[in-house]
This record gives sequence, C-alpha cells and structure tokens, in this order.
Amino acid sequence: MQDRTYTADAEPGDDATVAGWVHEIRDLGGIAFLILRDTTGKIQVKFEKDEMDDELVETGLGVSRESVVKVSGAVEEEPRAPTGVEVTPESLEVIGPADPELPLDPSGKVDAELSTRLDNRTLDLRKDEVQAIFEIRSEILRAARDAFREFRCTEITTPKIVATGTEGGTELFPITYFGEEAFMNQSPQLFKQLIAGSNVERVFEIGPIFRAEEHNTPRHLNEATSIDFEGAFCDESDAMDVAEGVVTAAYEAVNENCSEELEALGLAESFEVPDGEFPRLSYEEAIERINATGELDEQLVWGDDLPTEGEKALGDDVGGHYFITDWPSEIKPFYIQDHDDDEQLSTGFDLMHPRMELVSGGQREHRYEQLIEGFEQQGLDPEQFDYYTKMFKYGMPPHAGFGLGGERLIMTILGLENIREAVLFPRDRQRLSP
Ligand code: ATP
Ligand code: AMO
Repeated sequence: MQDRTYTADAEPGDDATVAGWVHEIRDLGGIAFLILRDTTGKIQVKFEKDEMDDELVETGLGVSRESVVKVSGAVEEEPRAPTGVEVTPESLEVIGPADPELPLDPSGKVDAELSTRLDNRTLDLRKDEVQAIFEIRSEILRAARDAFREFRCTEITTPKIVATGTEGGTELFPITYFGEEAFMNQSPQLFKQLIAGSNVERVFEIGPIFRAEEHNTPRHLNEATSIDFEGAFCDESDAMDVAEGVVTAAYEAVNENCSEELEALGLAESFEVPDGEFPRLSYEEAIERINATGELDEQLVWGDDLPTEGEKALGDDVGGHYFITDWPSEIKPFYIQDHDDDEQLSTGFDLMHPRMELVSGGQREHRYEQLIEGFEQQGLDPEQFDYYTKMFKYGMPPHAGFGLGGERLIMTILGLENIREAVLFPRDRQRLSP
C-alpha cells in the first residue's frame, strides 16, 4: 500500500490514507469517533452524522472492533483528540472484517490467561505491552550482535539436525533422518568449537536449541534461543568478560532505545542498567554462602549441584548478577577443561541473575588425549564424535566460550514471570501449536 500513511506520520494539513485496526468506537449521538490503531500508534476518525454521507457513517460505525479498515480524508489539528489530530473521512473501506466475538480482548480491559494469549498470539500482540516485549527482544538481539562484533566475532549458523547430543542424553529429541537416527541439536557446542579452531577464531551464534526437558517450569522451554560465543586463544576469564559485556550491552540498549516500550510495560521509572563488574565467586564460596543463609533444610556439600532454592538464597544475598567459577569437574561436561593444578576443579563457570542461571561456559579441553579421556569418563563413545575429535589432531588452539539463554536474558531484564512471555510461539510439553 504505497499511498498509506502511518498514523504517527499523519500531519495536520495533509490529505492522508491511514489503515489499521478498529481499536474502539465511541458514539456520542450526533458525533461519533472511531479510534484506528496501527504499528506506530492511534488516530481518531471523526463522524459528524448530519454532515456526512449516510452510507459512510453507517459503514464506519457498524464495523466491529479489531476489523481492518482503510480511511482517507483530511487530517486536522484537534486538541480534544487523544493524539491531538483527527481525520475526517471522505472514504472508508473495510478490508478485513473481524468476528464480533473475539477470543481475547486486545484492549486489555478483560484479562486473559497466558494459555489463551498464546493460542491467540495475533490478537495478544495487538496490546501495547505485549508488542513492547517483542520490540525489546529485537533490540536486545541487535545489541548482542553489535557487542559480539565489537569483540571481533564472526556470526555463524550451525546445523540443527545432528548425529550426537552434547548436553546429556535424556534431553534429546530423536528424529528420523532418511532412515537413520538423528537428533534436534541441544547446543551448537561442538560446531562452534570446530570453527573457533579455524582461522575464524572468534564466533557467535544466535539460534534455536532443543531440549526435551522433563520439567514444566516458568524458566524452561523445549525450544529456546541460545546466544553462543566461542573464541580461540581465550581462557574462561576472557569468556566471562565477553558474557558480562554482552549482558550489559543488552541492558544499555534497552535503556537508551526503548523508552516507549518500557513505559508500556510500566518499567520506565524502575529500569536499571547493572553497573560495574559482576562479582566472581568460586563454587566453594557459593556453597558456603548458601549454607550460611540457613535457607536450605540440608547443608550443601562439595560436589552437589546447586538446587533452585540455593540459587535463590545466594541471589538474594549477592543482590545482582554474579559468576560462579571453579565448579567440580564431575558435574561439568567433557568439553570443559580442568585446572592444571587440580583435576577435581574445572574451568567451568555460570553467570547468574538473582532469579536464575543465565549462562554456562568455560575453557575447553583442546588437548586430544585429554579430550578422549573426558568422553570415556562421561560414559560416551569417542568414536561417535570422530567428526569432532579428529580436528583436535590438526592444530587446535586453546579456546573458551559460553551459551547464554536468550529468553532468560529477556525475561530477567524485563522481570517477566514466565519465560513463555518472551517467545512468540513457545514450545513446552503441552504446546506444539501454534
Ligand atoms: P540449565 O540451563 O543447565 O538446565 P537450570 O538453571 O535450568 O540450568 P536445571 O538443572 O534445569 O537448571 O534445574 C535447576 C534445579 O531446578 C534442579 O535442581 C532441578 O531439579 C530444579 N527444577 C527444575 N525444574 C523444577 C520444577 N519444575 N520444580 C522444582 N524444581 C525444579
Ligand atoms: P547450558 O546447557 O547450561 O550450556 O545452556 C546454556 C544456557 O542456555 C539456557 N537454557 C535454556 N533456556 C530455556 N529453556 C531451556 N530448556 C534451556 N536450556 C538452557 C540457560 C543456560 O544457562 N554448551 C553449553 C554452553 C557452553 O559451554 O558454551 C550449554 O549448552 O540460560
């Protein structure tokens, strides 16, 4: 529609054609208003019944809410109109009628359950505060891409149909690939390492990961967006610097470029960019601090994974983002390198938001013999990973990286209750369509 003007661009004195959804109709008797909404905002369309063509008035006021209409007419200044301007229609066309019975009220006057919202995403996204989440999501991903480029990274995309898992066998979705068993990829882990070992050196990927998570929680998805980094000649401390940089850049971008969206979400006053460096606690310090809070029924001992309540207690204690470093080797995957001076300690790290884990990463095992040993220790058959391990025989530099959960980042930045609010069409145990 080349002759169409966005409502925000309709200036007094113009003859404009605006098109969008019928947000509201207010009939005051002799005069009536139709509020038309498009992606840029809203505009008032005025109907003076005695002075206008009957058919035009009838069509304009008879249309049901959320129908799509196209209106042409003069734009004039009108201080009483919600945006200070209004259109007096010369013509009006209903181009996409809406059923008067809507499954969800986009004006937001009637609350809807999350499941109803997700079943009717098109209508749900007509609400300012929902649209705001996805405008911010887009800005966060842009900021992450720019931050990685500043760190001299090349954007890559890796296969999502794969032969082997990397993050634990129970979380794999099996598929059939021309009669052979294959899986949906849980992480770009092995591929990003293979490219960091080439001349490309530093890479990032923003793409889907698939996890057959058994739990149905507010922070797990079965299809999530992973923001991955891998860098040659980096150690775990460098990877933590990059993670901190990317997370901070995302907050800064939202703060600088999304004021209207923050307003729509009621966050304009309270939004804060984390300042300074995120503290780095060792796993040992983390369990000591959790035990000292007295929040857990049972004290944690060395080697335990941190339970959700433990993470919460520590998050409250620290009060902001923080890293947990030097995890026990036995609870980190085979591709994570151990410290040279203590085999029980790995270079693996997590970046935590007070509410949940955001990132896992570490320095990788780049030495062939040790890598093969690691597979065996984890009960994996190194033969199956030959496509990966053999490249470690042809000049593999030390390297490190991380995976950052995209939806968890958005969710924690915006304080969303449920991770599903940060995805257009979430996949969970109950939800395979839309
Ligand atoms: P990752 O991203 O590595 O999966 P995570 O933060 O999601 O990290 P999980 O290992 O999935 O961590 O889970 C963390 C803890 O939360 C575990 O102790 C797990 O048992 C617990 N947990 C997960 N889902 C639930 C649930 N639905 N109810 C109670 N506890 C849960
Ligand atoms: P990990 O399995 O910890 O590490 O995943 C990295 C980050 O991805 C996010 N995440 C999820 N988000 C939503 N739903 C899920 N089911 C889900 N699973 C994971 C979390 C998590 O911190 N290969 C390593 C990363 C690396 O070492 O580079 C990995 O995948 O925010």
